Amino acid sequence: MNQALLQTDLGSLPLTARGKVRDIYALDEGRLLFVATDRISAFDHVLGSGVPDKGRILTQLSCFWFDFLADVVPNHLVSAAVRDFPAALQPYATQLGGRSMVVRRAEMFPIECVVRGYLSGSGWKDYQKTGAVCGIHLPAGLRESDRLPEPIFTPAAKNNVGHDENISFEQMAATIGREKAEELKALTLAIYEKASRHAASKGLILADTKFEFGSLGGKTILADEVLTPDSSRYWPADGYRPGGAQPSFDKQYVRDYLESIRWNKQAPAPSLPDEVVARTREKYMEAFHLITGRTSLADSETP
Ligand code: Q0N
Repeated sequence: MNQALLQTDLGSLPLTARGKVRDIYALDEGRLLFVATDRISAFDHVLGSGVPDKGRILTQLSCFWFDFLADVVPNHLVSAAVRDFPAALQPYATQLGGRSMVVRRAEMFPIECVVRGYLSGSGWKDYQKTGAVCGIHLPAGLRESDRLPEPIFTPAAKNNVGHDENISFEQMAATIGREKAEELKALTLAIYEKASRHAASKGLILADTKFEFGSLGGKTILADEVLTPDSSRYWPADGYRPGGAQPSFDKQYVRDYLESIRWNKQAPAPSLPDEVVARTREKYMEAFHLITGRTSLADSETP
């Protein structure tokens, strides 16, 4: 097995942002470089161990979905093949291969576009308190993880620190304008419709997911990563049991381990035993295989 890549180092290339998992570099006025590392987070902390190939798996899943959804919405991807990257990046081909995307720089909308087909996570919490999610009233008597009568659009405002905050559609419209809000909502629901149908045909429930959109030359494009296990809840359809939380497809071994050692969920986050890392890697590969039909990752230079 490869070693996990925890940190990127691209010499003097300016780092624009470092997320929990992805590092973003500025290439020029029009382009950014997204590099997905093998970092993994749980309970809101990046853990001490990485999962080898996780960054490659998530990048290649995003690329699969961008292509699958291209008839619904244009996207920010320029290329994920290192040989097409600018000459200044060629010395880093080994580090970047299979895990990187050059993307078009867009004006990002400050909204997480969340869609939920099932009642889980913060949606379930809101529903228990108020009977509604983001101001959308739902039938009484729903259980945790129940399928919703129809998918709902539940936007969140991006908070600089801490968590995104669920907002109403009216608040979103006040932030970016009603016309744009309507457009992002319709795109989000259309993408969910097509993607969840594909997932279902592979035995996976796409419980919920979130998208980020940007504006480029007056056109709306799908940005960020799409429909990865880091941005989505996937559940195996055969083990689906509403009435409680569903096990996480990808991170359950990690969560179980962290609970077993009774970590207090404060920094510093622990490292993971080799066996937990290996099993988790297999779950990411399994998700990749189910969704794309491919049994191995693309050649590391050319996803
Ligand atoms: C952009 N984010 C937040 C790392 C990624 N196409 C784009 N153009 C300009 N800016 C961005 C994009 C995109 N996508 C988006 N930062 C910059 C996404 N983060 C979340 C945390 O991980």
